[in-house]
Amino acid sequence: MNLVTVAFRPLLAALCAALLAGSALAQHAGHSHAGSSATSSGATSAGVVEMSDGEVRRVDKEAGKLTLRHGEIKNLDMPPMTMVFQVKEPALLEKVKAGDKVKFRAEKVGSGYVVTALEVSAAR
Ligand SMILES: [Cu+2]
Repeated sequence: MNLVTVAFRPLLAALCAALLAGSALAQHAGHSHAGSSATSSGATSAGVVEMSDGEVRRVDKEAGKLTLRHGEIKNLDMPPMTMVFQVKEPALLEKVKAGDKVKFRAEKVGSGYVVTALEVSAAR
């Protein structure tokens, strides 16, 4: 019996050390995970508005309309096409001209689509 205890003592010590190291690692991992998840949730809750890509085909300031050849508009579930948008504010049309590549935000209002935000990503 005595012999067995002596033989197992180093093994137990090693096992104990491994457990301690393991729990220390787990604690560290848990801590860093909590930190990173807090950071990522902070980034997503910043409320980033999703913009769509487009190219200006025509600007009609009198009618307050904008013809865009646009890429996929995810928030409207719309495939790429060329179409006419109303603009929320006439001032948005002052920023662009035909040929400009733009990033824009469109919303469905009633039966039409309205550009609520617009910025030039590459002027012609
Ligand atoms: Cu469209």
